[in-house]
Amino acid sequence: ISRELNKRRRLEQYKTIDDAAQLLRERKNIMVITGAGISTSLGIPDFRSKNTGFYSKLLEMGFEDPEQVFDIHNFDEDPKVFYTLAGDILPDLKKWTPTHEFIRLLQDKDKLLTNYTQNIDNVESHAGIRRDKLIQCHGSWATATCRKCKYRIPGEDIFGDIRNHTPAECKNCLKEIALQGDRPGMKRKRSSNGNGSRKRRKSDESDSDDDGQYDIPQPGIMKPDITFFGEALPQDFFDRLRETDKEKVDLVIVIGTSMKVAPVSEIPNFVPGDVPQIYISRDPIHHINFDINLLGDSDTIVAELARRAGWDLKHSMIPENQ
Ligand code: CNA
Repeated sequence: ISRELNKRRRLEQYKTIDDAAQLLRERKNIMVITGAGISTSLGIPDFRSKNTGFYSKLLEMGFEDPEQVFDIHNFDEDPKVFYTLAGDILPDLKKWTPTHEFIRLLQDKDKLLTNYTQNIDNVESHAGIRRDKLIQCHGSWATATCRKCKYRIPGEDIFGDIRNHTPAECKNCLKEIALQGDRPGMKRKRSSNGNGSRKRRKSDESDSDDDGQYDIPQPGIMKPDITFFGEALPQDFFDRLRETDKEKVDLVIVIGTSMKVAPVSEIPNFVPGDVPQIYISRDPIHHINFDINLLGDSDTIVAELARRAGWDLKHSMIPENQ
């Protein structure tokens, strides 16, 4: 994306919430970029909010650089750290927020070009946002893959392990290991202390120990298919943005994200400079020039925007009198 960056300029004619409501009514290809802030009202903490954010909790627990928890090399080294902390951001699959409902309303009105979500909670899918309208830029919990044999399973199958803080071992690897043990002529491998307990080791390490004894082969660990630091974003993110959305988009709405993580943070500068852009979030950001900044709770703001646009946004979390 960086090579094609446009200089973002402010469009002076759009400033107020009423301008935003008018844009909603007029525009037909709305790109919505979302982040952890749209799910905090479900009790899923975001990363960077002071005191309540997941990052601040990690810092309290003594991690110097919280991004280390989502670093792929660290996961391979010691998956226990991730499995101990990830339970906090596991979603409740049956609920979604008024903000998700608002994005769904844009879809129902045939105005949603694409929702680029950085969220991994997969709540968008449960809110009814269609697969063809959704790019999960950082993957999601929906599936999990073995780090060793690439065996893939539904993500929910490891939720219990995540809640129990226990790294989930790959059932396919375990089956292979059992088969190897049963094969005639194969040496049954055993741990060096001989008591059958297994020793965690990286998958690319040799199986044999220096003392000539054999270590039990290790199954791979299941990793949710969320994009860790050090991993590439899904290719459909780049394809969709470059090949269709850049030409089609006529309004950008960014909701509940600090826009700190590239390349998603580069999208506002990538779309043509004459496309108006609206920012909805609790905290202001200063590294991107938006035309309209609507600061506060996103559920409240989208409900007010919908009201001013003359739309009927229904959700049990929207107060009756709003
Ligand atoms: P972030 O950096 O934590 O920023 C969140 C932003 O949302 C902050 O600017 C807050 O001010 C704002 N915010 C929080 N609550 C609200 C609210 N109720 N209304 C309006 N604004 C609010 O998170 P980003 O999404 O920018 O960072 C990208 C990371 C976060 C991605 O890689 C995600 O995978 C990751 N993440 C996702 C989830 C999830 O899927 N729900 C949870 C935690 C982290």
